[in-house]
Amino acid sequence: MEIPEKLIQILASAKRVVVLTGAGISAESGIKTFRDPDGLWSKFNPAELASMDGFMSNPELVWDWYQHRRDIINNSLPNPGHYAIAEMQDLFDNFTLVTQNVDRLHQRAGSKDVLELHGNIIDNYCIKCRHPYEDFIDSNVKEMPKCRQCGGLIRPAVVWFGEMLPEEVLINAERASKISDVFFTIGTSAEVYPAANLPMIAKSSGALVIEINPNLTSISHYLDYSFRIQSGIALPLIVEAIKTYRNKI
Ligand code: BV8
Ligand code: ZN
Repeated sequence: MEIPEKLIQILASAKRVVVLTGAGISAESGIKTFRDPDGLWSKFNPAELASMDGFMSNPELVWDWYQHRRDIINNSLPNPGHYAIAEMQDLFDNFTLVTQNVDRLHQRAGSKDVLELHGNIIDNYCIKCRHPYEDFIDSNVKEMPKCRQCGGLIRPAVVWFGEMLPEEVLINAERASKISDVFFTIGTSAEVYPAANLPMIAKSSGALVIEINPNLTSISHYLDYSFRIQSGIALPLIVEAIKTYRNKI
């Protein structure tokens, strides 16, 4: 991967950096994305499985689907892309990691203070009294777990379609995007809102926006750089190039 010298210079002196990730960063960890040809949405209907209506009309089906995804995630490991992003938090004075992913692989790679726009698949809570269930719920237990407090149904702590994002998290993500010098959009098709607004908020606030995605996206032509490459290959090279450049000067 050829990284333009000019870009390395800019990255080496950048102070405020934001990284936005999507399902593509976890693809090399063996976790399917949503929209790729063999992605989750090619087999499952998001409205049926990732919405409150879908859950209320068939809680067992939705619960099983999330248990199935949890099993895959629990048997997956972060990849070099996740580790490179974890390194970036020590490379820049002001670094913010925003993710649409619910798999917590960033945290397992060492990233701190991750802004999880769409919640996480590890935790659960009661839909009636919102009692949190952070303890592991055995995926082999077939019947739906019920709330010990009120008997209500328990659901995964993800944000479903039609549901508001955690306000504090979204406000912090938008604020960081507005003041960023450099904004990376990595492994996301930028089709789901309001997450997909963030690269454009950064661009219109004067940031240099860099996309890393083996496929073109709906925002590629708006951006300053768009590299057609896998994040697990590109990110370690970018981190190395910044460190080498800084050691040279
Ligand atoms: C809401 C958690 C307010 C659950 C998820 C404005 C316009 C149009 C529609 C809307 C709008 N505003 C709101 C909407 C509705 C909706 C929406 O955006 N719909 C879309 C489909 C049009 N948004 C919402 O409902 C949001 N809530 O707006 O609330 C509200 C409330 C009430 C009434 C009105 C408004 C909530 C959205 C969150 C839904 N939850 N996840 C779960 O995971 O089960 S979204 C889920 O899908 C993911 O979290 C992620 O966000 C999204 C998938 O996108 P990506 O991560 O980008 O993945 P994708 O597969 O699409 O792309 C992967 C990319 O990686 C590809 O480009 C591929 O090329 C690339 N890639 C592949 N391999 C690699 C790679 N890249 C790098 N390296 C590789 N190796
Ligand atoms: Zn309850």
